[in-house]
Amino acid sequence: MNREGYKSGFVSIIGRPNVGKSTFLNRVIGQKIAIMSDKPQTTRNKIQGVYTIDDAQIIFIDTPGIHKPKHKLGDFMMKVAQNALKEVDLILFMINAEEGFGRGDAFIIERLKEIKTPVFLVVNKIDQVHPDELLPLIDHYKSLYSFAEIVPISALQGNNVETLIEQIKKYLPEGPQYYPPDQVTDHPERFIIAELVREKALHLTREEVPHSIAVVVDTIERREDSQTVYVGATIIVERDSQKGIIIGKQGRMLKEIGQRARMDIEALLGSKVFLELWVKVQKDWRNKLSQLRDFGFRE
Ligand code: GDP
Ligand code: MG
Ligand code: K
Repeated sequence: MNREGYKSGFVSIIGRPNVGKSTFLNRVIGQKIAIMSDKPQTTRNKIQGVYTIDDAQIIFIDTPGIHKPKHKLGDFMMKVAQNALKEVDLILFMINAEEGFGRGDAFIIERLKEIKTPVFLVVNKIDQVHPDELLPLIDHYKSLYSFAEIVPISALQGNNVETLIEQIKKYLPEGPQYYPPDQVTDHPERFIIAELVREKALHLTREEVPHSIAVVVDTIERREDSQTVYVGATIIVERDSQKGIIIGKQGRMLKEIGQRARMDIEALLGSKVFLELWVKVQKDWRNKLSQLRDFGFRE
């Protein structure tokens, strides 16, 4: 479909971990497709949320956090993020009004200076600060980079989110409706399911199993004789000790992870789900780039 005056384009959301990128995306798209977490770096792949209205279609990309790389996975994430920035029509650089300026932001601003894409400064979590604190903060960012627009919002409470959408529309080129209106994501269910399992495992094990887990969905199969979908997935950890934590005493932890993930997957697929989980140790997987691709990482 290609209507005259119709606007469409790609918008990348960047910012330090926990500034509220996923919360914003989930609010706009209205469905749980990007995973929210109080742990940094939950979002590691690009997730496209498609927002369609009468006169525009905005395709959001929830990029992995841009930050100083600490190991190979960091390098890889950086590359993914930087490529994403060059290809999009607009970048939303989200900051946390409550935390203020940080070194991570300085690093991101340096990257933004290397590309031509217009950038909005989105000041999130304004529900957490007094308006008097907002202006000096914004002035500081303005002194470092020439932002196309500056929009304060609360992604959590929804304040000013509609204004932001209106501003985004102004910066989109005329273009086709890339996706049908009822499609909110172009990622296969496989990836979303893997993220749901990973989210539960991270939440339930707290700090004991840091970011060193990956989830691979091996099977998604609708059983013809019933309304049930069979899902088989493997949780990959780096050390035997982590495997023990994930499985838990008499398998209790794994059971809990499975039960919680199953409920979300059922909501996602709209049918009953039989979820089977395995745990596998694969040492040092984060430093093996070739394997990253097997785990669903894309360049
Ligand atoms: P991301 O790492 O940038 O994707 O951040 P998340 O979307 O996962 O959010 C991190 C945390 O900040 C979560 O606990 C959110 O509930 C919280 N959060 C996000 N937006 C807001 C906001 O506008 N106000 C407040 N008070 N909290 C927020
Ligand atoms: Mg996120
Ligand atoms: K996060």
